[in-house]
Amino acid sequence: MTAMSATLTHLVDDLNAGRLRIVDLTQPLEPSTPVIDLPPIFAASPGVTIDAISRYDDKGPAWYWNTLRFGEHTGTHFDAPIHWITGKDLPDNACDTIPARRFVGPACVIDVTRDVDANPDFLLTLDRLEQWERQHGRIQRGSWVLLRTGWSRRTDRAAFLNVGADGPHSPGFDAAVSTLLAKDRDVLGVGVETIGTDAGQAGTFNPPFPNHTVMHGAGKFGLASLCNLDQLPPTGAVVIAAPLKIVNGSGSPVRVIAIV
Ligand code: 23J
Ligand code: MN
Repeated sequence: MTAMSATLTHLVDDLNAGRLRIVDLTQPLEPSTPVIDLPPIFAASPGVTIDAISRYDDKGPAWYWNTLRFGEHTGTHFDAPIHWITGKDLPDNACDTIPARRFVGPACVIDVTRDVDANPDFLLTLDRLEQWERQHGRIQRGSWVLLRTGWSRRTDRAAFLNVGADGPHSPGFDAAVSTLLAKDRDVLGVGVETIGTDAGQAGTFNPPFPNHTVMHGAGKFGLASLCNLDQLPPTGAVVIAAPLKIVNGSGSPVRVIAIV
């Protein structure tokens, strides 16, 4: 038998002893899972349907299994660079070609829950990001940057989508923050508790959906509909978010876990 590296031996020992924990950052995937509500001029993503192929019955006496139907961007999911027009010609930009190494990185958790409680349209600005870095250190290359907003406390579908007469209202990133994170900090991507990595009103911004535009144009990823970010420290956790290996896939539901 090949000897396990000291690092992996410690990882297993620490998990077994409870010195390290796994935190599940994933929402349940079920027919009630909300999907993004785009303006009706655009094609809509379907909801989730789950149909039994057989369930220990005449269609399969000893086995249970389901057929799944949903859009790639449903529930807790991964956005690949090919999802956006700005990332369409980049190398290794789809679910099947992104090197698996890039699914794993240290987490930087930026807590703006109080700001979002006061203003659901809150955008993370450069000021706030610099303040976070003064307190916790510079965001290192290859990090997942997770925006903790408390939005996952909105378990009611209407409150989660928060759609008004003028469209959805939910927090996100100022374009300058997305640019700094993508180009200067060279992060893996950003993760959010909301339905998408752009603010609810971002369709009205210039450019529209600036976080998608900037991140995916720089080959970076997105994670949407995360939960349990309140169980992570500001730094020190490692996040693993590996999408399904869909050929040419623009994204995929994903089980996101953190080692804390
Ligand atoms: C399509 C168009 C706009 C947006 C999105 C998808 C997402 O948020 C997504 O799931 O990537 S904002
Ligand atoms: Mn998406």
